[in-house]
Amino acid sequence: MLRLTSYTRSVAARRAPFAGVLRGMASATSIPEKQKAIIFYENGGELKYEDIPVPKPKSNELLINVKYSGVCHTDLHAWKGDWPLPTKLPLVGGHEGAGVVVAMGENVKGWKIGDLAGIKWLNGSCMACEYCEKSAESNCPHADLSGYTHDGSFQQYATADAVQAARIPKGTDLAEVSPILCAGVTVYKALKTANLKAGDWVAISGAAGGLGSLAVQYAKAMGYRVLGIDGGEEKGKLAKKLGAEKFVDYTKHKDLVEAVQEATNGGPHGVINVSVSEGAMTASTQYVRPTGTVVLVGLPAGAVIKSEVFSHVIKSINIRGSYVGNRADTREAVDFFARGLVKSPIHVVGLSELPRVYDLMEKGKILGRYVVDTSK
Ligand code: 8ID
Ligand code: ZN
Ligand code: ZN
Repeated sequence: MLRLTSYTRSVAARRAPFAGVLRGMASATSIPEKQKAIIFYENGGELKYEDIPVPKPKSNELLINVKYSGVCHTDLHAWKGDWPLPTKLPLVGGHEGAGVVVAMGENVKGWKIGDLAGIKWLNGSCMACEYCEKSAESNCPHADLSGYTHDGSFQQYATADAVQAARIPKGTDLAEVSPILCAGVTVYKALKTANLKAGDWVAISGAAGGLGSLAVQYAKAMGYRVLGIDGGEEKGKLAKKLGAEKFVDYTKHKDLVEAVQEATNGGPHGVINVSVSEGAMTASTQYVRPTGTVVLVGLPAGAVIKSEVFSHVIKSINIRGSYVGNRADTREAVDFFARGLVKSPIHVVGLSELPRVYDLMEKGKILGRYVVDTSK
């Protein structure tokens, strides 16, 4: 049964202790040899719900018993093979995994068995290059990516570099925190990248999707005025419920640029592009306010955007890319959630139902975020 999870789940469900495992030693009684996973052997091929071996953590890694994982549109891109960077094959996708540390390699520092931990898109990075040195670890040329180059969170046990794994406060609802681990971190960082101040207008293009529904809330919590853009009445209702002051339905306006500029009294100071639409991104370069910032986040296959040079110069606009976030962004984004400033509008289904979730996502029928329960 689908449901928009209420925020009143039992304390028992929030806490998922997993005790009795020795450091670096997978105890045979508590950690099984095999586990359930969704795995594919070729891009676009069958998504198989299979029993596969539980991975062994390397010396620098945690083994996390994943309880819940959010389903990001990136997982769909990865399965389809949409991007120029090849995925590992076979692959277990997923990069919004929330769970419990059950084992760890001998070089891990600062973690205990039973801690709550998150699997992020950036599973690990080299920590030695110029980008890692400057806290831009996601831009590391050696980045290892969960659910892309490293088996991710659509399995019951997954490994993560202990340095990059997200720290989740004790007592946190693991289903609800899971979308924060990619969607939340990404939109929070994108909002920082837009360089706005309190009272500025920000347009969230793709406002009712997984990233967008969190972007609306982070933006509001950061003191900005939010215009949501998405398609359809239901999406408008959700964006407004989450805090958008205004909503523009792109399917209903012949002149989107005019509609957005009118709603924001001359154009938004910032735009967070989280739709999977090249056209929507190009339009944002036209409706953004003079001196404003367009932030590119969504990654439609093969997309290229054009910005008309004359107005780009005369309006002195900025176009910036933003790619997940670093460890500090993660800590801060989780903190907004922990303080109740941001809530995850989630639908929880079994892991085995992932193919149906991809189908809904492909058709643009998802409101908020689907989260899979790895026990089903
Ligand atoms: O670090 C990054 N840059 C990063 C991190 C995570 C995800 C980038 N992403 C990328 C994903 O790979 C994907 O391309 O962000 C994109 C959005 O991910 P998502 O939020 O997980 O997707 P979704 O839940 O399907 O939401 C997309 C929303 O866009 C709307 C849809 O209706 C949906 O609500 N949308 C579309 I498609 N076309 C639109 C348009 N023309 C539109 N909204 C406004 N205008
Ligand atoms: Zn993601
Ligand atoms: Zn590096």
